[in-house]
Amino acid sequence: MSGEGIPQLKAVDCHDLRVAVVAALWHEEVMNGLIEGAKRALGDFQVDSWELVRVPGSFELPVVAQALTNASFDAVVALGVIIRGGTPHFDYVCQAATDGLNRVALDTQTPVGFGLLTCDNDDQALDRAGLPHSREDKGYEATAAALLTAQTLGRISAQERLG
Ligand code: DLZ
Repeated sequence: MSGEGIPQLKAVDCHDLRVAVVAALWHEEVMNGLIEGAKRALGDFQVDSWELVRVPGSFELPVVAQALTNASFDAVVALGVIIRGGTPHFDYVCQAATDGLNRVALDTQTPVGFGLLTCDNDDQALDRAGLPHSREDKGYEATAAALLTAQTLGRISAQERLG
């Protein structure tokens, strides 16, 4: 998938939302960039009430994301980095984390921002980490997407006009 065609997401006021960011520990430099990007988005969208929870690896993201939705957070942002190695392990962890996060979102009707980088090497991950020399800022993007989706879901349940 290429980063071409990425939309400019307009920041809106989400001060009434409670947001949780769940972030894996593997690949510290990239993770720090993703977390800073998430914090920047939370600031731009005026979210005051948010918490950061760390998990050992990306495989653990879904179960903790699910617990956070059960704890009444309005949106969860999942951040992780998985770098391909020489074994099929990469595919299993990517699949489990991706399927798990999607299932949490659908089963709980809570937006889960997908800030999970699945990369062939460190350079690809660094290029997406929102660091000074990165071309993309996936922590920001995933957070903005979760917040905008939470707002849309709120308007649907309030039966507001969506246009
Ligand atoms: C085991 C493992 C490996 C090989 N690589 C990564 C990785 O690149 N990124 C990541 O977030 N986690 C990795 N893990 C750890 C698993 O996600 C998980 O934490 C362990 O298998 C323990 O359940």
